[in-house]
Order: sequence, then C-alpha cells, then structure tokens
Amino acid sequence: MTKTLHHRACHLCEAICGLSIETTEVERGNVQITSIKGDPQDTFSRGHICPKAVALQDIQNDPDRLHQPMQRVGNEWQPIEWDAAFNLVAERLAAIQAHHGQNAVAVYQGNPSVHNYGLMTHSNYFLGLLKTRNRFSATSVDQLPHHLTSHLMYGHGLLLPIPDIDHTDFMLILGGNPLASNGSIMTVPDVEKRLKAIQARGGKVVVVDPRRSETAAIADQHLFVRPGGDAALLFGLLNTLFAEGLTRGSHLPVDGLEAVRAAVAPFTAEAMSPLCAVPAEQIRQLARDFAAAPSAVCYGRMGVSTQAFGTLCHWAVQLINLVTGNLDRVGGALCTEPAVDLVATTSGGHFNLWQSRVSGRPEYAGELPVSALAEEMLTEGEGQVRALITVAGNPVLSTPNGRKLEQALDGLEFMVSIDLYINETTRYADLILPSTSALENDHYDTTFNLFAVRNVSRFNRAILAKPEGALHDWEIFVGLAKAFAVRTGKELKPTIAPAQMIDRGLRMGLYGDTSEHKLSLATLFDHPHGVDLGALKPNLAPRLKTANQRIQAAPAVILADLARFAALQAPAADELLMIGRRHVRSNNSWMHNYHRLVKGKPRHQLLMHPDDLASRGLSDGQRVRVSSRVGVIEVEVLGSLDMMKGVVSLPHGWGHARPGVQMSIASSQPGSSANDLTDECQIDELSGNAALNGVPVTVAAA
Ligand SMILES: Nc1nc2c(c(=O)[nH]1)N[C@H]1C(S)=C(S)[C@@H](COP(=O)(O)OP(=O)(O)OC[C@H]3O[C@@H](n4cnc5c(=O)[nH]c(N)nc54)[C@H](O)[C@@H]3O)O[C@H]1N2
Ligand SMILES: Nc1nc2c(c(=O)[nH]1)N[C@H]1C(S)=C(S)[C@@H](COP(=O)(O)OP(=O)(O)OC[C@H]3O[C@@H](n4cnc5c(=O)[nH]c(N)nc54)[C@H](O)[C@@H]3O)O[C@H]1N2
Ligand code: SF4
Ligand SMILES: [Mo]
Repeated sequence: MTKTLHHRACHLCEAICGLSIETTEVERGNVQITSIKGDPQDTFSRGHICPKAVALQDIQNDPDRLHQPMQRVGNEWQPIEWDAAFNLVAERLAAIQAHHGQNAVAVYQGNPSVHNYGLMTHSNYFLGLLKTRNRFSATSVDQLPHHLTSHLMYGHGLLLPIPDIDHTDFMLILGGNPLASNGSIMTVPDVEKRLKAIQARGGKVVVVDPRRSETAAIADQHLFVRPGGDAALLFGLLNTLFAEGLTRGSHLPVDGLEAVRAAVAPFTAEAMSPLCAVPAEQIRQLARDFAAAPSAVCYGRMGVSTQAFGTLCHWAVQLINLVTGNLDRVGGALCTEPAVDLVATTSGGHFNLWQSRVSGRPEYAGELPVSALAEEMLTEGEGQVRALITVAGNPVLSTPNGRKLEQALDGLEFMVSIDLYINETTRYADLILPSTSALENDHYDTTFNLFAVRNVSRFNRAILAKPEGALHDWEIFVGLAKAFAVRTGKELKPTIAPAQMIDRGLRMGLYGDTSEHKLSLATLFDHPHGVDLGALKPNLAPRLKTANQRIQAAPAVILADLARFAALQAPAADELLMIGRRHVRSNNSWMHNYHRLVKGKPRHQLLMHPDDLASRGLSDGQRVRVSSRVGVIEVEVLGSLDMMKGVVSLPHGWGHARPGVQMSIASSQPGSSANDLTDECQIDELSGNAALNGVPVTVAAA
C-alpha cells in the first residue's frame, strides 16, 4: 500500500482553500483517497477547511456520476461513443442553425464553469463557432450588477474593488453571509478568523440583512432591512455623508461627483427610512461611524445583487467607499494584481449592444439575462430558440420560474448537456457528455485569484489518473469544435492545452519573466502550497479602462434608473417577502447527493418569524403551502426569531424529487425548489439580473 500526500486548492467555492489530500494505492492501479485535510502550509488559507472539501472523495466515488457519454432513447439512457456523440451534436446543431438561423441555438453556462480552468479556456473554442446571440449563464442570477457597475464606472467589468479585510477598521456587509458562503467576490479563506481579527484590533463589523445570519450573529451590529430596500438605505447613507460634511477627498481622478451629490440630495435618511425599514437615526449614525473609522469598507453581495435595484445598490456601495476616501486605499476597497490578469489582457466589454428578442432585455458582455431564456424557447416566431447546450449548470433549480423552464426544455428539438449527472435539468437532454472529475484534472484559479484579498497564485496537478476513455471538459469542447467545424466547413484555429495557456499568461504577467518572481508553470510546480505575492495595494488609477482614464461616478444609465427607484413604495401591512439562504454543508443545487453533507438536521425549511406564524394560525414544524405569482410549493416551516417580521427565508437548490433524476441520495431528500416561486418577470431592469430576493409570497397551511 503506497501512500502519497498531495497539495491542492479546493475548487468547490470561492475561498480556494489549500488541501492536503492523501491517496493510497490499495492494489496495483487502484488508488483511493484516504484523507482530506486543510493544508497548514498554505500561506493564504492557513489550514482552513470546511465540510464540503471532505466530500471531494464522495464526488469522486459517487456511483451516480456519469463516466461516459449517454444518449436518451425514448425514456432510456444508453451509452454512446465519444466520436458518435460529437458527430451527433454537430449534425443536429448545424441542421437547426441552417434551418432557423444561428440564434436558434442557445447556451447556458453554470457556476462550476468559473471553478474549472479548462472550461474557462476552452468553452468558447466550440461555443464561439455557433455565433449565437442567445448566450446565457449563471451570472445573471448572481453578480451581473457588480460587473455592470465596474464596467460603467471603471471601464472594465472585472475591475472589482475587493474589501481589504485584513487591514480595515470597519466593515459594513450588506447581503452577504460569508460564514455560510465562505465569501464571494471576496476570496477569503478562513473568513470568520479574519472578521474576528477586525474586532480584535478594535474595529467593527456591521451586517445589514433581513435575517440575523451566521455572520450577523458575530457582528458588532446587525440591522434588519426590508428585502429589496437596500438601495434606499445606501442612498440614505450617501446623502448623510454629503449633508453632514463627512466626505473625504480622494487621490483618484473622478468625473461626475457633483451630479451624484445632486441626485441623492432628495434621499435623506428620513425619506429613505420607510422604504428600507431602518430607523432614520440608525442610518445617520451608521454613516457617521463609517466616516469616523480610520479605514472602512462597504461590501455588498448576493442579497443586494439579486434584487430589483441590484445595480443601484452596487453603484451606491462604490460611491460610499469613494466619497469617504476608502476606495483604492489600504483598509478600504482595493483591486487585485493577479498573476494571470484578465483585466490587463481583455477589453472592458460592452452593454446593451443588442437585446433579447421577446422582452428586449440588454446583453452584457455578449450574454442575455437568463430570466429571458424560457420565453425565448416558448415564444414562436423568427429567432425562436430550438436547441440548448448547458455546460455545468442546473437552471431548472437555479433560475427563476424553474417550472416554466422545464416546460420550455420539454419542447426543444435538441439539447446537449456537458455535466456529471442526470439531474433536474440534464434529464431533458438528448445527450449528456460527462467530463473527468476535478481531482483527475489540473487546477489553476483563473477567476478567484482575481477577487482574492491577497495576491496569490498556485497551480496543482491532477491527483488521480485520468480513467481510460475519459475526457476533460476542455477536451470535450475541442472534440465538439472539430466535429462542428467539419460539418459546417468553418475554419478552426489550432489550440493548446489549458496548462500551456496558463504558462503563457504567467510568464507575460506582472510576476513573469521580466520580474523578480519569474512565475511560470515550472515555478508554481515547485510551490505546491501556493505563492504569496503580497497584500493588495492602491493601483486603481493606472488600471482604469474608461475612455478618459477617469472614474465615472455618475454614469447616465444609472442616473436614469433612479426614476424607477423613485416609484418604490413603503411596505403594505400584510407584505410577506421571500429571501434565500445558504448553508456551509451545501453548494447551490448539486451537492445533495453526498451522504456526508446531507446527513444530520434538515436544512431545507422555510424560516418565518413566530409572530408571522401566529397571525396565520400556523405552528412550528408544520407543512405549509407557499405561493407566488408563478407557482406553489409545499415545505416545512420553522419559527425563527432570527427572521425579520414580514420576511421568510428559503434556501435554493432543493426540489430534487422530480421524475427521471438519477441522483439517488439527492432525489430522496425532502425540500422544494425556491425557484419554483421566484418570478422571471421580477428583475433589476437596468442589468436584467434576476431579483431572487424580495419575492412576494403568501403562506398558508398545506
Ligand atoms: N433562489 C435562488 N436562486 C439562486 C441563487 C440564490 O441565492 N437563490 N443563487 C444563484 C447563484 S449565486 C448561482 S451561481 C446559481 C448557480 O446555478 P447553476 O450554475 O445553474 O447551478 P449549480 O447548482 O451550480 O449546478 C452546477 C452543475 O454543474 C455540474 N458540475 C459540477 N462540476 C462540474 C464540472 O467540473 N464539469 C461539468 N461539466 N459539470 C459540473 C453539476 O452536476 C450541476 O449540474 O444559482 C443561482 N440561483
Ligand atoms: N456553503 C455554500 N457556499 C457557497 C455557495 C453555496 O451554495 N453554499 N454558493 C456560492 C455562490 S455561487 C455564491 S454566488 C456565493 C454567495 O455568497 P453570499 O453573497 O455570501 O451569499 P449568501 O450566503 O446567500 O448570503 C446572502 C445574504 O443576503 C441576505 N439577503 C437576502 N435578501 C436580502 C436583501 O434584500 N438585502 C440584504 N441586505 N440582504 C439580503 C440573506 O439573508 C443572506 O444572509 O456563495 C458561494 N459559496
Ligand atoms: S471553504 Fe470549503 S468548499 Fe470552499 S474552498 Fe474552502 S474547503 Fe473548499
Ligand atoms: Mo453564484
């Protein structure tokens, strides 16, 4: 029995923790994972680990995971050879495009795409050949408002200022629960320790959330906010900063600050208070505390991104940091300088160059909002979507009005999914193409090094051998591209493996051949625990990609959106709004098939304040019927004093008990899909991002 110790970054969430994984060759050619622990030598994560990482072995060994391409024949799934599968995809897509136009084929790319570097480097090798405008992804049920705000203000959608959590004296968190999510658009392994360190050095953590979340529970102050009311709260803060003379000059070149001051002049704390349900005096005091701190950072995430005023929220977050002098400042919000820098090497992107066919939703960086996907399939006429490619995504459970999407998928002429499982979405596919598992693949974080609270870099080789006949995701895309190019006569440029691309990116980058670090694949091989490239530092001015190299504080499209905000009403007496929730033992929709993670107390229930239960004659633990404009679900309700009155919380990613799902543990789980209730018509109109939070619902006994 030969034991080997490997070091590798966990790819499951944004925290990119370093792991020490022990494998044992139990017999010749049979290598098993025998232990997964946090890697104390990882300078960034310092040994931190969460329960999901230990489940990496369960993903590896899951009997439900697919190992070869599968074709649906009637209600049966049958194995098919790779070449036959590639040719079938090419033939069907080429025929549909020849008949109905390029846009008749749609694409949806899910979240693991950004955690898998081969998908980052090679999806477009094939998908780009399709030249369809019907590109969708999980971005528009998530962080699109962040990108749009950075695109408009800083000239590049990936130039995202990150909280300098290790040096700040005051951290204001809205709509993020890093104790459950392990941080997002803030790659921050071991976040609890880092938040507590703020407090230990005399600083303060304030959380704004309609639920007293796990993060709120360790904060110095927690403010309940009405779901979707954050823009009002943030404008009230901004107004107070201006009105009470609490602003500080900035070294940054900025245009439009006077326009901002004028725009928020009517938004006094007193005027905003009824809209967000935070007392005016608390809004004013929060602005004073923020401005008085030696350094401070305002950070907004999912909860304020996936709501009706998502872009206005992120704009206000940037402005609060800017006008208090905390943008591009140690202890404030800073941009990274990653080893492979997508900001330096790509253009800033584009917005609203075209719109979706049915509802006229804007594109951003070539993608349309996924809330529009089902209607593009269901609405007849020229340009109707008739075929779909899903890549590492489960939109039936993760995008609004999943039931309508299911109806649309059922009517497609052809669907192919690049995925590991037959799940709620892929069960509609004609073909499923499964890749190798993560541990059979090399790993470089092209995305999360860009959002990390320190500049770090690491490359890890595969831990387990690639099984015979298996293909990596990137190789699947190369296979599809070749077959499609042959079928359509399109020209296909040669490509290189992802690792070679990373090597080039590293060597041409800031820490590459011309620097003292001399980073390359070879140097990273010598540093399996990762390389620390130092703390974040001010760098925004030279990195700005706006036309005049100045920050645009008052982009016209954002100011125009204030008219929509002006229509926001104070809540009606019987308002009941649904929000989401994450748990550290779960990951979006796809990690409920591992006993190690789903065992123990159930975590899928609807949380509701005891007074809201009582006023409806409901009792704790009872099964209830939750209804929204688009659907009805049944679920158990749990009374919780952590909930704001008038708000209920339901985690997304459940609802696996659907016919045909072949995930034995997941499909035996109770729980319903929050996205059978979320509404595809409820969106942030400016960006098109789904408003998954703040969904009006009614709750009654089942
Ligand atoms: N109501 C509500 N809805 C939400 C959210 C919410 O907070 N509330 N959150 C939203 C957010 S932030 C996100 S990011 C989305 C996520 O939405 P999606 O990305 O659509 O869904 P996931 O659950 O991440 O599904 C991942 C899929 O990828 C497959 N997979 C995993 N690893 C790999 C791999 O290496 N290769 C391949 N080819 N496939 C792989 C899995 O089997 C699974 O089918 O959900 C969104 N939906
Ligand atoms: N364990 C685990 N980790 C994950 C994931 C997971 O599913 N499980 N998913 C990963 C992904 S894809 C992402 S994008 C990140 C997301 O990471 P986070 O942004 O930290 O997301 P959540 O944990 O959903 O926290 C959102 C918080 O917003 C609150 N909220 C809801 N509505 C509102 C509102 O209107 N206003 C305010 N102020 N707050 C509101 C919710 O109560 C919740 O506490 O997590 C990643 N990490
Ligand atoms: S927090 Fe957990 S899932 Fe996220 S990277 Fe670290 S170990 Fe992996
Ligand atoms: Mo996400």
